[in-house]
Amino acid sequence: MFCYQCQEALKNEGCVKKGVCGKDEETASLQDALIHALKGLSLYARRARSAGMADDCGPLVTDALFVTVTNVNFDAPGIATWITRVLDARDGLRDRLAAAGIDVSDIRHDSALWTDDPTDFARHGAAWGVLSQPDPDIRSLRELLIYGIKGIAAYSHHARMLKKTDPAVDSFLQDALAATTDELSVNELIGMVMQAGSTAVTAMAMLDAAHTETYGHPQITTVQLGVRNHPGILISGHDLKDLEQLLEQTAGSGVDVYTHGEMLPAHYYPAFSKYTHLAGNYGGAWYEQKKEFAAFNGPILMTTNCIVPPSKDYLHRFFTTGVAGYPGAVHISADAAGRKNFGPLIALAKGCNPPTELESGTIVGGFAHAQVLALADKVVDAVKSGAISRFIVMGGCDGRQKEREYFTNVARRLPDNTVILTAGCAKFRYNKLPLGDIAGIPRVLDAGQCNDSYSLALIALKLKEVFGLDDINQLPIRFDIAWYEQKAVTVLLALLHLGVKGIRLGPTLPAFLSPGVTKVLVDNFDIRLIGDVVQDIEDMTGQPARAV
Ligand code: FSO
Ligand code: SF4
Repeated sequence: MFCYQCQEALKNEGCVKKGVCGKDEETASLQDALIHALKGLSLYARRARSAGMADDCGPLVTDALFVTVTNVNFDAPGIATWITRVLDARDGLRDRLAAAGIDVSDIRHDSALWTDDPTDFARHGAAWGVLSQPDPDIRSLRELLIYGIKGIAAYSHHARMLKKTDPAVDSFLQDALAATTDELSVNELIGMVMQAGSTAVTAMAMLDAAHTETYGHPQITTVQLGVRNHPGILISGHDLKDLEQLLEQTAGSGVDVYTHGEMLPAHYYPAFSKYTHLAGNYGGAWYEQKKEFAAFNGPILMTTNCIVPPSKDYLHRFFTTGVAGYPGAVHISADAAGRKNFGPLIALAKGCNPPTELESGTIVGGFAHAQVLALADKVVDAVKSGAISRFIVMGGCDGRQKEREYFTNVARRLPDNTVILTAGCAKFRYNKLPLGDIAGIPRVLDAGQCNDSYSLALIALKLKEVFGLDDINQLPIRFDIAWYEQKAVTVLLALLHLGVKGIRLGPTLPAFLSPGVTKVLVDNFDIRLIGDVVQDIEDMTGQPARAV
């Protein structure tokens, strides 16, 4: 195996025998085979579209891409089933094209033609993995493109769960996959990567509309961190539709529901505040889950990433749904109408002890674009008076490496006249620190999940308009982003598309960026690696770091 798609790639080079994430060699090779199969399907889908024929493979391509995002699915037999589905769809589409008299004889790439027994899928995937492309810059750009569209696929999947789709987003995913089999030049591939950035903005806007039209605009909300004295179900990941169904089915059952990780921002949506058994948020970021899930005592539902391989102590109460999967965990599938039966979790919960309390108190969030723009006068006054000197966007992901303490230390040491804008699980590095407020505006404004980075971009664009600036980079906003998996790559490409320059990224630059591609990003976008806390704060704020 060779995988370097996430920030935890071994030695910041690539995982070779087993993933740091826990993914084994077979699963990694099957994921490579699934991507390979998707390229073949996409070649025919591209041909179908250019011939004016419907391809119908949007949902399948989207969901199969999402399966391969870091920490989503560890279930080798399950991934083999996805490969079979994609190969069947590919061959069905090829047959339909032939039946319609559309010539496909020039589509000769292996991804479009291979067939194998499922027992050989992993071998085939390994042969067509990342390293099968020898040129370092072409490999780097193809993988950057693929990782960017994996995140787009994730956001598009969530929007589709709420009945929002965009054929242009679906087509781009397929065009990008097909493009990785074309002999494109470095410049052509850079063009595709930039298109991924603009499609990422479209996909995040679509998901934002799906969430806010279904559940209302996030509002300033106080979330409980302690526990109640009833059994509970813990829901993690990003899928709000799953949460809605779980809340409906648990209502009146005597079982409480707690959010975990990226599900925390669900509390900010008005539609969920009516559920009195939505008890609070339990625990911190994804990488703490072994300790926290053991202490939770009740069933856990993983709707997406980030799964940490569960210990035997709680595997029997660990459930997956949607594109997530783990061997030995019960998977809850949707019926044809999208309904999921969470009865097995509820029955199990009733016999479990209430969660063990990990902490108490509250946190405040809900600062997505509508809420911040409702406070716009206050925010603008604070900027004009100098009460707020800078906004520091510190969104993205959390992770287990010690180097990520950088982000906690930056939050702690930023001057008192700065405000942190955040989204994604990166917030758990500092959202429980007593950082206070500026004239009633909290110093950490949490917009929501990683996809709600879209909100942060909208806020920046609105401020640009209010201050009459031509360039987003003239705003008193600096970007200090933590990344982990491919959705963060997507968010990064979206920010580049919006013209943001000078983004600091850490704790490392992606292993999949070749020196040549890194140079392009540095030269064109002034991307830089995080550095020393005190120096970075001085550079970003023009003021000395606070003493602690
Ligand atoms: Fe985090 Fe995981 Fe949301 Fe990611 S829980 S790391 S970027 O899945 O998607 O922020
Ligand atoms: Fe390694 Fe990350 Fe790939 Fe897992 S997803 S195998 S940790 S690079």
